Amino acid sequence: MSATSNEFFVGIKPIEYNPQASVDDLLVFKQYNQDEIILGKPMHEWLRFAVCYWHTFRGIGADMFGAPTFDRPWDQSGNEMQIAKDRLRAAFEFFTKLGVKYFTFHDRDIAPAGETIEQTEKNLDEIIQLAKELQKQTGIKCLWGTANLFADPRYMNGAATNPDAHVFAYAAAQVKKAMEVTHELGGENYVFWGGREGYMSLLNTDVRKELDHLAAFLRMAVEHKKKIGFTGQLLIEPKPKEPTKHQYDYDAQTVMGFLNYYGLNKDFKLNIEPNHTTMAGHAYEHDVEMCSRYGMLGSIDSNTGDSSLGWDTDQFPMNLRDCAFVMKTVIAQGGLAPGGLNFDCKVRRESTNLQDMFIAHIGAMDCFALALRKMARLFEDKKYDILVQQRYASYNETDIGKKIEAGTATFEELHAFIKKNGEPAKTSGEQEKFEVIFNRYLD
Ligand code: XLS
Ligand code: NI
Ligand code: NI
Repeated sequence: MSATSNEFFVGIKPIEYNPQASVDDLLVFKQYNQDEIILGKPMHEWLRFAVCYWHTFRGIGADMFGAPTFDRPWDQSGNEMQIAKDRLRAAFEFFTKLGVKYFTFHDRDIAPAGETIEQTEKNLDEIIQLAKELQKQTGIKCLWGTANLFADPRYMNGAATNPDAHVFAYAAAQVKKAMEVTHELGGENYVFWGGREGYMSLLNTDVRKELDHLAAFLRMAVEHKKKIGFTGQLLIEPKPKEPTKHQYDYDAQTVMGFLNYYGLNKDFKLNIEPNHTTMAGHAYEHDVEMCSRYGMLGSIDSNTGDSSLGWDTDQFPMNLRDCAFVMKTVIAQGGLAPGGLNFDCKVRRESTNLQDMFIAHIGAMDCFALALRKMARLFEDKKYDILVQQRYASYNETDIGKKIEAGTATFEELHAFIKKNGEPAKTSGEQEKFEVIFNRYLD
């Protein structure tokens, strides 16, 4: 903090749009022009960016082998609650200067835990009051809140899937409060990420019991949501592993199957993090597309991994091709609201300048804005959709195809059809043609 003001990011002015800026002018948007209308809506409505509190304001640059490398000006006062308040002020200065309209948080990022649940909740309430004031002053909104059910040792064997009902109850008490404070901040969604809802060994685990318990837990959350009048969307964030060997919310299709089985599919949507999708062995865009096609894509933790590493590196998405794939799906479903693009990303441990926090977010926002522009062209042209539709034309244009889609065809009928019509034609899948055309839209 400078001696004369309450400013933490001294010397950094609000980031502006300037498409003419030179390549080395990094504190400027070259693509993200928040009010520019694209396909009938301002860019900020298509993109709904959020800064995440945990990485960006609680990240300290430590890894499994090394000590913290970051030296943040808001972490200096020595008193835990004072630090939490300074940090919150720094965060709102950051959101405002960057020009994002949303933030996301865990209960434990924003306020320190106390010795007892009463003290923990008191700390949280005090910080939430300050957050409310800062929201009022700045107009910044809360995209979603969540509870940290993975860091405290009490959750080492899981939270809602813990073999001990006492731990299950603790997790419920924590989520109850986290939902209430998210509601108080006007949160538009509430996220469940089950970092320890999984197993380390099948030998000591009753998987069916644990999944039944997880469903019971989520049902209670739905009930509590109604009880407190919270109208935000509940979201589940899939991840295949890490920290557990196997996480039950493995990927989008697994989560949708689980929700359907337990009758929870009307109450939840998914928050997809592409770095988790790639850890599950899928293409970057796979889960985003999978759940969107079932009307279940609620929000995106827009980050990326590193293909040569394979764990959750939570990097800023800087790859135009990846962002374009995501925006292609987001445009096709008409937007993400009330969800958004949350930067669940951290600057590298070696990126120790305060400026790096801005550069990282600006770069990712510009990448998504450029992807939006490119994919808006692809969407408007319709050529791509027509090419895909043509591959399935037999289902619209032939009697047999129409009957299959209507669910009225039988095996006998199809058998008779083949006897009469013989071998189908060998039709090219034309993958390379689709790839070339996609690349031309990225030009
Ligand atoms: C971890 C998750 C986590 C959730 C919120 O891998 O991405 O950060 O988004 O608990
Ligand atoms: Ni995430
Ligand atoms: Ni993650």
